[in-house]
Amino acid sequence: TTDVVCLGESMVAFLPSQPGRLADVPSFGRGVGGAESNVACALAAAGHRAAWVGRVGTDGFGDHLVETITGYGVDTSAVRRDPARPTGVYFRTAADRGTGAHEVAYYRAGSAASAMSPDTVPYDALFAGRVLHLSGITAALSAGCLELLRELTAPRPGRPLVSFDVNHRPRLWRGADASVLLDLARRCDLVFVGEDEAKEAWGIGGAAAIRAALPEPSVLVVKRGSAGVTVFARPAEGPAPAAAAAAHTPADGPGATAAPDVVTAVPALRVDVVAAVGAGDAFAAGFLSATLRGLPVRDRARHGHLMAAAALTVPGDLTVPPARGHADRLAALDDEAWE
Ligand code: KDG
Repeated sequence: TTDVVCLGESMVAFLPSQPGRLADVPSFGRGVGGAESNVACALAAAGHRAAWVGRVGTDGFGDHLVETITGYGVDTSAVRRDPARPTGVYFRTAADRGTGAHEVAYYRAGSAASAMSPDTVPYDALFAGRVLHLSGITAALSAGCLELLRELTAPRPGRPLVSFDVNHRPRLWRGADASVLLDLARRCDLVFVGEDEAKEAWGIGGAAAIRAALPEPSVLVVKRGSAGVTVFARPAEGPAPAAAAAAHTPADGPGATAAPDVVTAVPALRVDVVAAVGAGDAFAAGFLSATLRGLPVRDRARHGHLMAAAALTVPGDLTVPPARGHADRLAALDDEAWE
């Protein structure tokens, strides 16, 4: 069986040959972007059976995405090709040395992926894994895509563990109300959210306030940038997780009274950041990988940080994660080495 199925839009990513404003960049190199397929690629590279479900055009860019993602060892057999719509692409600039900010130009409105909906995706493939990984990017793509996320996060008997990275992309929401991302997150079992994006999207500040607004997921990971993460986990998901993914407790739905959490703060590694894009995906992949292996919460977060560090130190969105044995040795170092 598949370990993790990831659903979302992938795009050809055009990365700048030189730093500077988008207006000045003379040429771009081709890479692969797409938060959810990034997660699938990192998981496959880390030795898990990962699948990506998406929709691309019948154009050469669609071929490139499917071939590259397959090359990472990801099962792409459920990807649909749309002869009527193009594959999405995007361009970005390098991070500004001072602020870390970069420009993004998306060309994805009306893309093949935006035509995903409850009627156009293969359900059997989506529910075939131990984990279904989704992100809030999909919610912003079209009404059909939002409807699809609503359906996939609805309670249903025997559903896989549903993992959700909030991934608020202000450029896609353009000021529209992103509170739907909170509603969706509350229906999932494992949620990743940045402290900054919770503030931006929902006006909620601080890890404890985020947990108060999002009590249902059995595991909530609040990412605090270079300060690390705070993980809120129900006791069953806490220090002794047994086979966490296999024997998870499904989210109990809005209004559920959550048992007291085990709260674990795990500092991040200090790295020289080359490009932050893709780091959140790598973190999710590391956390999911360790969850699938039944590792304790602290180690799940450490594996997340290790994969994120690998992604932070390359210019592209995707990178090969550290080998499992190596990552295990680093994750097992004592707290002092991690502070
Ligand atoms: O998380 C990285 C993604 O942002 C990038 O790969 C492109 O999926 C993408 C998006 O929609 O921004």
